[in-house]
Parts: sequence; C-alpha cells; structure tokens
Amino acid sequence: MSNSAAPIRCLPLLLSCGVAHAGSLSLSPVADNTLYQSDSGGLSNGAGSAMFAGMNAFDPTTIRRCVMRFDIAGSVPSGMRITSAVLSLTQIGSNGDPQSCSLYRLLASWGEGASTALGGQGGGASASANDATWLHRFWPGTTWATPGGDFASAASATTSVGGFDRFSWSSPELVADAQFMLDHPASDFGWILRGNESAPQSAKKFSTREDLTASNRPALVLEYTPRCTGDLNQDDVVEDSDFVLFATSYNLLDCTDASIPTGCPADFNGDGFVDDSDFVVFVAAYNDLVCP
Ligand SMILES: [Ca+2]
Ligand SMILES: [Ca+2]
Ligand SMILES: [Ca+2]
Repeated sequence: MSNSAAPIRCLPLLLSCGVAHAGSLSLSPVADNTLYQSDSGGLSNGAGSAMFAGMNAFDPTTIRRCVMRFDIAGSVPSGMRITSAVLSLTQIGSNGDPQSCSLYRLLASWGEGASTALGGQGGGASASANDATWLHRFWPGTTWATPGGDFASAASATTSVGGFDRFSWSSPELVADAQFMLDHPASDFGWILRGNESAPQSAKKFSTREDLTASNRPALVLEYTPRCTGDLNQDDVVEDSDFVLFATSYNLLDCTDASIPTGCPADFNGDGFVDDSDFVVFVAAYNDLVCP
C-alpha cells in the first residue's frame, strides 16, 4: 500500500472529521466517603464534610482511607483521548507533618450513604444504608473482597501532603486510569487515597463534596482531544506500525475474539467486526499520515 497518494480528508466514513473537539473539564465527585478501620465495619461518613487518609489520632491503631468517584464517561465525550488528569484535594486538618498520600484505582463499586460524623469526624459515624465501610462496599449486605477496599496493586499517583492547603495528584498512570474509566464506564469505581498507615496521628483530613465551601471540594480536571482515527498505537502518526495492528485485528475479524485488543479499537465504524468497511476508514487515515 502506498503512502504517497494525495491525502483524502473527511470521507463520510471518517468519523472524526469536524465532529469532536478538544476540551477540558473540572469534575466534582459523584460520591466520596471514608473507610474507617474497625472490627465490625460499622463506621462511615457518607454525608460528612470531611474524609481521612492515614492513621487516626484518638484511636491510634486504626487506619482511614478516602474513596472518591467521578462520572468521567458522563462528562467527557466518548472516543476522546485524555491528555491530562489532575486530581486536587484540600487538606483541612491541623496536623501539618508532610505525609505521602497515594491514589490507587478502585476495582469494585461502593456506596455513599447518609451517615454524618460529629465533631472532628475522625471517629466516623454509624454506617447508614449503602455506605462504604472498612469491610463493606455497601453496608450492611455487600462486603469488599479484601477489608480496606479492593484496588489496583500499584499506586497511580503520589503527593506529599502537609498543612492547610490545596494539593494535587497527576501522573501518566492517572491519565491512563481516567482513559480506562472513560472507555469502560461500568468499571469506573474511582480511586482510594491511602496516607501513612504505619504512624499514629498521621491522618490527613480532606474536604468532601459536601463541604459548604465549594472551592475546598475535590476536583478532577481533565484535558482531552479527539482520537486520531487509525492511530492504533497512539503516537499521533498513522503509518506502517498502525497497519500491522490493524491487520492483526482484521485477521481475527470478530470483536468478541479474546485476542482482539480491549475495546476493539480497529472497529472504526463500531459494528462489532473489523472488516473491509473499517479498512476503507483506515486507508483514508493512512493517506493523511500525520494526525490532523
Ligand atoms: Ca460524601
Ligand atoms: Ca500510530
Ligand atoms: Ca467494523
């Protein structure tokens, strides 16, 4: 196949032409909560204005972890490539010692009930229906596979959190998480935030989406750009290495084939098969060579 032919732009089948635009969004969580370590798993703070990560002060052998979820697929147009993801939280606790706090992608759904902790909120409140707890994804009937939450083994982003201030997390792994959540809405369970879990009185206190001061609430800022049709290895050029990837899927044909990459990216027209109509789309993009 020749790459020297005149560019063919905006074929009717080339879905990216003039339809989607780059953009950015700031998302608020659709749910946030604290997992308070306890033997009974009966503590939560679904509707409270604070969430905690680290080891507690007045009950110093117990761990707290924040959970938060954003509706990415409900906010970012499908088919976009996320280019930047920055999650920011406001630390409102009095303990200013710097502590590493790490985000991990959650692997199971969880809930936010009506529980509201009193005072400093570090002790939690009795869990309400559908609250996440240390033991439960949804109190009282549905438990985590592992107490303390089911999450990816590797951290996606880490930031040192000190005193009263706004802190941000960003990394290529966080971008990959957000892309996964956009492409797989049914598996968008958000992130868990873990602080120092080996030193008493290390817990950091963060505003939740229920904080009356809107600027203190958690925010996830995403930047995105239309995917370049045909650029299967996402290096912003459509060339021979993409053709190799296309041909592999083309030979497998059916998107349900277990050997086809997740999401069946070579199925450009979204009909469940990688066949000649997708090849027409690919050739048009290949003639463009460099992504528009
Ligand atoms: Ca909440
Ligand atoms: Ca490419
Ligand atoms: Ca197809």
